[in-house]
Amino acid sequence: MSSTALPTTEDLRARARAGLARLGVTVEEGSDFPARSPITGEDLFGLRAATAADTEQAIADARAAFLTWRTTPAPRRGELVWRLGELLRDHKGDLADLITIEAGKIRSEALGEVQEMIDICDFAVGLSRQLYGRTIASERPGHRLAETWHPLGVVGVISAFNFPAAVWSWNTAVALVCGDTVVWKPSELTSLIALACDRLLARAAEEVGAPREVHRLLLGDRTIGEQLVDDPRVALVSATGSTRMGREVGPRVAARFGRSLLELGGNNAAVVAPSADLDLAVQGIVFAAAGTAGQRCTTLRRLIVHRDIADTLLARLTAAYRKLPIGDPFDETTLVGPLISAQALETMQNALTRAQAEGGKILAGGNRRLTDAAPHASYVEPVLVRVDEQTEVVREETFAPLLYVLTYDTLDEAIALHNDVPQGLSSSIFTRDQQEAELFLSAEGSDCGIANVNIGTSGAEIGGAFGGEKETGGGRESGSDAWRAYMRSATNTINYSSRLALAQNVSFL
Ligand code: UN1
Repeated sequence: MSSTALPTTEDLRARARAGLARLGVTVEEGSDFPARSPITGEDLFGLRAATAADTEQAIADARAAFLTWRTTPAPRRGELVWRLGELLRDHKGDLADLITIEAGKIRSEALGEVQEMIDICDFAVGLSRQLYGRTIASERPGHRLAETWHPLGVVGVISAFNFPAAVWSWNTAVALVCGDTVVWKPSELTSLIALACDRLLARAAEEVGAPREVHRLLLGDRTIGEQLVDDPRVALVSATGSTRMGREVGPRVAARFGRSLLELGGNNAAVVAPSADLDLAVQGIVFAAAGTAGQRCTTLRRLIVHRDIADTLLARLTAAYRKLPIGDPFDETTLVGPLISAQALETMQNALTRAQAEGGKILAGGNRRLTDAAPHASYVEPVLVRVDEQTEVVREETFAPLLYVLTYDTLDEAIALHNDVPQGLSSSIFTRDQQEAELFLSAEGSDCGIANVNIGTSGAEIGGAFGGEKETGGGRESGSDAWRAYMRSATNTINYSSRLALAQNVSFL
C-alpha cells in the first residue's frame, strides 16, 4: 500500500515558512548549505553556515554565560526550563511539522518527539531541586565528609537527524538545570527544527531574565563539530551518531582530558520465546523494526526466534509487513515515511545484497516505492530477511528498516547470539516464562544498556537513563541519575573539632 499523493516541495516550503513564522524564527537565507525535505528529496531553502569565527564566538559567549549561570540557584535555573516546556506545549504542532518536513517522521511519531521534549523539561524542572550529594560517615571524630555537585562548564551537543529535537532537549534541559551552558551543533539535515528550538529557548530566557548566551546554535557541517571537540573550553561533548563518528570524537576529547558522553550505534535484538504472546509480539516487533522507517538508534534489527514458533511468527510478520502503508508522513494513515536520503537507501540496498550473498532469504519487502511521484526521494518497503547465521552484515548497524531473523533452540544459545555483536544499546525478550525473563535481565543475560520484557527495543521513556555499552559508547543521557555526567563532584572533609586527626590513624608531628 502507498498513500496516494505526496505534497510538492512548494507545499512543504510554504508549510515550513508558516510554522517558522509562528515560532518567531527569521531564516537567514544563504547559499552555504540547503534545508531539505526527504518527503520529496528536494531543497527547501539555502541557509547560511556558521564560520570558524562564529564557532569561536559561540564558545566564548557560552563560557562567559557559564560564569554567572553556575551561581544562579538551581531551582531558579529550573524556571528557564519550565518556561521552555510551556513554549514547547504551545507550539507542539508547528514543531512536529518541522520534524516531519525535515526528518520525514510520520505525524504521530513527530508529535511523540515533541512530547518527549516536554517530558524531559518536566523531569529537569523537578531535578533542579534534587541535585543531591551524599553525606558520608567519617572515620574521624568531629569530622563531616560530604559530596557536593557543581556545574561543569560548556556542554557541546552534537545531534543526529533522526531525533533532531528530542536528543537536544535531553541534553539541554538537564545541562541547564545543572548550571551548564550549551553550544549545539545539530545534524546538517535538520537545521530548521534546530532554529525553532533555539528560538523558543531564547524566548524563554528573555521572559525569565536568564542570559541569552546560555545556549548557542551553530548550523553547518562537521568542521564545527570538530572545533567543539578540540576546544578545551568545552567541558563535555555529548555526541549522538554513528560508531564511526564516536570513534573519532571519544579519543580526541580524551586527548585534551575533556569528558565525552557518547550515544552511538545499536544493533538491537529481540528474543521471541515459545511461550510469547504472539499478538503482542507481532505489534511490538513491527513498530520497533519498521517504525521511524527503521531510523532510530533503538530500532529492532535482529529477531532471534525459537525454532518451534518461527514459521507461525514469520507468517504473521510477513503478512503485517505486506500491509504497511508507506508514503506521505503527513497522511494520518501512513506508518512508514521516507528514508532520510538517497545515500541511506543505497546503504540499505548494499546491505541487502550482501545479506543475500551470505545466504539470507528475503521474506517480505525491500522494493523501492513512489519513484514516479518523487524521483529524488527514498521510499522503501521495510524488509524481513531470514538468515541462518549471524554473518558480518548482520553484525553491522544498517540505519534502515531491515530486520534479520535468526532461529534458536535453547535460551543460552539465544543470549549468546544476542550478545555476539559489537554494539550494546537496546534489547528485549518476548516470553510469559518468568525464569526466562529474569535470566535475560540478569548479569548473564542481555549485555545492553536497555533490556525490556514483552515490549520492543525502541520507544524508551525519558525517566530512565538512555544509552548503551560496547560500541554504543557507554554514555547515559536523559533520566535517572544521568545528570551526574553534566556536573562535577567534590568531596569535602570538614573538621569541626579542635584537634587534627589524620585518616588511616597516621601520626605526624
Ligand atoms: C535515538 O534514536 O537516537 O527510545 C533516540 C527511543 C526514543 C529515543 C531514540 N525515545 O526510541
